[in-house]
Amino acid sequence: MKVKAAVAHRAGAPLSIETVDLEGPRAGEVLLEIKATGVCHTDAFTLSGKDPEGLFPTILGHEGAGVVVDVGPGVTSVKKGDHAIPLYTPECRQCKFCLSERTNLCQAIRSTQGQGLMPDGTSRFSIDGQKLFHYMGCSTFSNYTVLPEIAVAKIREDAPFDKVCYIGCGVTTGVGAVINTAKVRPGDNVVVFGLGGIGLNVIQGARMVGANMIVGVDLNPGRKAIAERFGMTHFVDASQIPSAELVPHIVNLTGGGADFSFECVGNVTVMRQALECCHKGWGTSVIIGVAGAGEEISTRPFQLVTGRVWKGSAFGGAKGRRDVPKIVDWYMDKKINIDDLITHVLPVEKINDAFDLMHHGESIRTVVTF
Ligand code: NAD
Ligand code: AHE
Ligand code: ZN
Repeated sequence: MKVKAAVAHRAGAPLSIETVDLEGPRAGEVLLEIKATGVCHTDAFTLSGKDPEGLFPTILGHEGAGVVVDVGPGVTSVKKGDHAIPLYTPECRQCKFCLSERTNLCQAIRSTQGQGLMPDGTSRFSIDGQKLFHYMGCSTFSNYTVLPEIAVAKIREDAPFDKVCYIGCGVTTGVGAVINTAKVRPGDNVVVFGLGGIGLNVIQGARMVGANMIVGVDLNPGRKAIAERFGMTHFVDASQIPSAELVPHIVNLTGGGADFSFECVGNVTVMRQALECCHKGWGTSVIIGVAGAGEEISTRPFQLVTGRVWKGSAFGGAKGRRDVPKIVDWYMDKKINIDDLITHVLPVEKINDAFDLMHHGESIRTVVTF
């Protein structure tokens, strides 16, 4: 079938809206009509050329929601007409990772997904016979996409696509990192570096679980007001503090350091600050931000010897088919706020504006509709 997609032909180039050929679903696959998709910083990261797994030409996008329009042979968990969210972290429920409660990192299709291909090693997208790569197993910057069944979370039908698409990455990543990865407890002091589409969801997750201090750190003072609305209790304007003084400032502010810190920027210097502002003896820092090819983190081992813990979180530690429908319920029950984080809604024809808004710090999340 012919579909409308924003194609990334090469790193650094603007996306171009084109008519693309999409093959129907094969065995174990689902054809989803994408109604809305968020634009995450990870899409910009891959488009920039810094992603070691970035492949071009491709159709980016991994934060979508839509309707099942067809299923391939053997698909049993969703049917035509179901509403669904694509999962870049699938849930096969059979691999060693899925069978462990310690991780959400299903490995059933990870290698082909990282090669921009469906599990059978081929692509469903092409233009004039030239193959396009899939992206993060989702490619939601297309009005139709094909997904493996294990990468489809069925959701309730009364949930608005242009809001719950954000649960496909940002909301689940931020709230899940607090609940599933860090397991923040009531009364804990939390420090969040980067108050964008992910960090603000960490803040609302920390408020949900009853954290005490919720300190937000950003270079953009324009983030203070919205972060306060989501639960931030103290703001640190990193643009006004010399880099070497930032960690002592936060340790002092929190009375000894954070019980939990979260890096939601993707900057290895910030990752070090986030670790070193943790409380001696027990403070845990969670890396959420994605850093470019060749970048490495460092700290003095003494930081870990003296009890700080460094860990990371992908998709908020959520097992997608199990947890995404629950997070949709939280939104519908008004336990979490998504609406106020979606600052811009654009038709797909203007998708490049979504990247500009992000780079200029003007948006929290832009949702693109088809
Ligand atoms: P964003 O652009 O919306 O927000 C980034 C924020 O960081 C902005 O507010 C910006 O002003 C702030 N910032 C930049 N430099 C800073 C610095 N030196 N100190 C403090 N703040 C700084 O991006 P986002 O969509 O929230 O994504 C954040 C990061 O999380 C990206 O690296 C993205 O790739 C990653 N991410 C990871 C996962 C995961 O599963 N691990 C999921 C989604 C996104
Ligand atoms: N491809 C990159 C890594 C990118 C990355 O870390 N992706 C996160 C999700 S970001 C969503 O916005 C993730 O889930 N990682 C786990 C995984 O298996 O990809 C690289 O460095 O190669
Ligand atoms: Zn994302």
